[in-house]
Amino acid sequence: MLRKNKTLGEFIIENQTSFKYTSGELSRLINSIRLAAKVVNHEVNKAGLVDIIGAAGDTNIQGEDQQKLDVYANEKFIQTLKNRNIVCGIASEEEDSFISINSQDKNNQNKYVVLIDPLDGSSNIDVNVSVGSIFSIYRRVSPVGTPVTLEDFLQKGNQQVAAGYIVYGTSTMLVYTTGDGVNGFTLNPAIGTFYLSHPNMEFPQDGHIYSVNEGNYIHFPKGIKDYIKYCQMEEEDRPYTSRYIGSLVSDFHRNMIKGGIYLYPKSSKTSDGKLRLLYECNPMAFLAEQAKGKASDGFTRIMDIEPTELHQRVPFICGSKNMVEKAEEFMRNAQ
Ligand code: AHM
Ligand code: MG
Repeated sequence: MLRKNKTLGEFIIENQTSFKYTSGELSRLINSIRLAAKVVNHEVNKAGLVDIIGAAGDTNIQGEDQQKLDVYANEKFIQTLKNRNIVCGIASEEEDSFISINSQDKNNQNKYVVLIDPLDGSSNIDVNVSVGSIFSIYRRVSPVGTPVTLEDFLQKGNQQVAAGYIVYGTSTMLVYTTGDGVNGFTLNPAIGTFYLSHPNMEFPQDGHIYSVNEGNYIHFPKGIKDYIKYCQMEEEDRPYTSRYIGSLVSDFHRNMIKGGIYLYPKSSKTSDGKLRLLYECNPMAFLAEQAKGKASDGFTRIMDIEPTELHQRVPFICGSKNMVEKAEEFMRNAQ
């Protein structure tokens, strides 16, 4: 039984022995992400003040000009992980290529690589709507003490050791899994501590919410169009409710709590959809499955897709198990 009111720090220590590998390295890594999350949260929360501070001729503490928040978040995550010398490599949605961190050093025994989307849903920042950060952790496949390689990052999602997100919403939450269920922690901003607020999070098997950018309807494949019509049909438990924030993390978070499905399909304009397999879909798929939900590209389990490039995009359907299976059925029938 998980006790509530415990802090994330306590939870990490207590659960260290349940990790597959128990050297403590993964715990330290999640601690570093916790720290980066607090720093980014602090900045996101004053987003609306940037112009006001700027107008007063102010700069930040280092005397630098204010930066775009997604660039800032990217730098903070990378800096935090680098400074603590905790990973051997990082790949970020904001960077063209992966970053090696002393991985060629023979004394460097760090085994993990991290993939991040430092600030997802960034088009929502300017309008004070929830955004998030997403992370995904793998063990490197190349030997320790040698430079990290592209293969260390191009692993299937089913090889993930941990994954999670931070949602900067009405409150800030860090939600993550190490393959043993999903737990959510809420930040108490007064003291800067995350508390276990949502132990053992699970998607309801069925739901009544569908989340999709319906403005693109005309460009969607037939199977998706048919499924959307199904959601809107007058039946016993339908029509479903449509909710689309346009921040994957927030849409996922709501659907996990209330029951729902998120869809970003391919379209006649974007042949592989929009979302990135490595930075967005795989970590959300790992969380979804750990929370008894499901994630698919319409035909294939997301975590079984073989990645071929760092910034690869895939169609993404994710959420309550029965809803995702229904959408897959429509995709198959439209073949
Ligand atoms: P981003 O990584 O550039 O922020 O894009 C990802 C975001 C998701 O969070 C969101 O679900 C989707 O893009 C929204 O896209 P659209 O505006 O096309 O509906
Ligand atoms: Mg993104």
